[in-house]
Amino acid sequence: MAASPLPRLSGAYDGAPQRSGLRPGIVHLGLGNFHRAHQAVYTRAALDAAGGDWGIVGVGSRSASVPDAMHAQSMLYTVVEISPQGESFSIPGTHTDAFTAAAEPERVAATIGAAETRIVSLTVTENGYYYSPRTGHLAVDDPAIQRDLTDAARPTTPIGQIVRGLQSRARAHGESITVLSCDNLAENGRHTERLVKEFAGLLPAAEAAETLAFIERHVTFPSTMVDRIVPATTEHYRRLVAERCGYRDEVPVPAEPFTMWVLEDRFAAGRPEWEAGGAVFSDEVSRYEELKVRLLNGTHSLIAYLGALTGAATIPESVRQPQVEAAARAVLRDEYRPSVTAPRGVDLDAYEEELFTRWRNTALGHRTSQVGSDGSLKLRQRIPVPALAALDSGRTPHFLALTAAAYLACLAPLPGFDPGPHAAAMVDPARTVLARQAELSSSSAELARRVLGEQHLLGEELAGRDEFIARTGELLDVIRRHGALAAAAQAG
Ligand code: CS2
Repeated sequence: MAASPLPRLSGAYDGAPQRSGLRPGIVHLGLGNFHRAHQAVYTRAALDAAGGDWGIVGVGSRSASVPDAMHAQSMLYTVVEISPQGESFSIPGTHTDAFTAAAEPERVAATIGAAETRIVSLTVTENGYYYSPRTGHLAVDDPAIQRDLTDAARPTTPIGQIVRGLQSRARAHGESITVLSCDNLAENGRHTERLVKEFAGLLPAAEAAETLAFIERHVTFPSTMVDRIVPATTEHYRRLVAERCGYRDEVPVPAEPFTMWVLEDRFAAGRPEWEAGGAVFSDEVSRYEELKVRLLNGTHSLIAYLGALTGAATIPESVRQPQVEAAARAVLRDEYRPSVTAPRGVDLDAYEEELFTRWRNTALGHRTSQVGSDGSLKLRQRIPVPALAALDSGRTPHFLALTAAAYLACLAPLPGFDPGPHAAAMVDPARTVLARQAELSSSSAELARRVLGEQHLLGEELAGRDEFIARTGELLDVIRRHGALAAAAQAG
């Protein structure tokens, strides 16, 4: 931002919350926008409503921009709630410290190991768990995991950092702790527990035994369902904050008004009264997660890929195209919905309508390239279970196949097909492998066979379902020849 006469956001600002009594009870891995507009906001609401001294130490992975800016702003930043009716601004002010793992690798495990830390939470995206989407197990051959297994002092993967932190607790004081995954993964608590234990089990025998015994006795891994659409920060939001709040904030976070957090109440060493801040503690978290990961995230993926292929930069631009909305409704209602059981008190028709209202929030500017990124990991969470359920009951899930086809059109374009700039902007760890498969394929059918059948992009079970693979290939061919809107119209 150009030099501005405005003062920088600081604790002296009138609207800044009181932070002096906070203690660092939570260490959070993944200091991205989502955490800062979700858990941090719930924590502030809980502190305001019910008191307590829970503060958060935010750990970024590589980039120092957010921690540095927070330090320059008394650890504060602004959440900008964006709706078509206007904006509102708030300052959660729940962080007591922030740093970057890449710059201070030894500090991560030490902070998790500190006796006053009672929760280590994570929003590291699907990609941050270092697991094989094929098997669901730890990616033991990944060089980063191998390095973390040998270099105890400077772990770089979140799972390595957590295990090293737990080891330090076991040795130094033996205090219990909760590991809280807040990522969009089915059964995220169970998933994290499995990976943590697998990593611990690969340590030298005596260390492994000691660590696993500590985990059994002193660590819990509740599952959670998190929900709030949080786009990337742009210059627009910095300017808006400057104009409306009268201070400079380098790292404001835009977010939609809707927010939801459902958690299992299995905390080994206490927790903030998040329910007083609007969170829901429930014994039906896995139902909420399935609902969210399929109806919201799964449909979101289809809207993102069809949107990118039709030149739509944002989700609202995409979903306002009638063929895209019709395809989104079809996949949600006919293919995702039969695979979920509504949690008590949730009305699925109302849930669906609310999703479309949220996706139409034009003011938010949520980009198709952001939702379309990391599809090789995200789609594995979203498509296989409902697709297999449909196939097993004799139905072809045409719109799930369309989701896979639109993804391939974006990430593995066959020679002569240009998916456009929004697809090119999608980041995906499988991009190189997919590009290679596209080079080797002489038809859409062959590409679908290679990626889904041989590479198991959507898991082993779907890899054996020829009907699904053939339908994906057909729809990919329609996209290539007649465009994404034609494929959306013809899919059903
Ligand atoms: C989106 C999610 O990027 C994606 O895949 O579907 O980030 C979505 O916006 C959030 O999960 C909403 O809670």
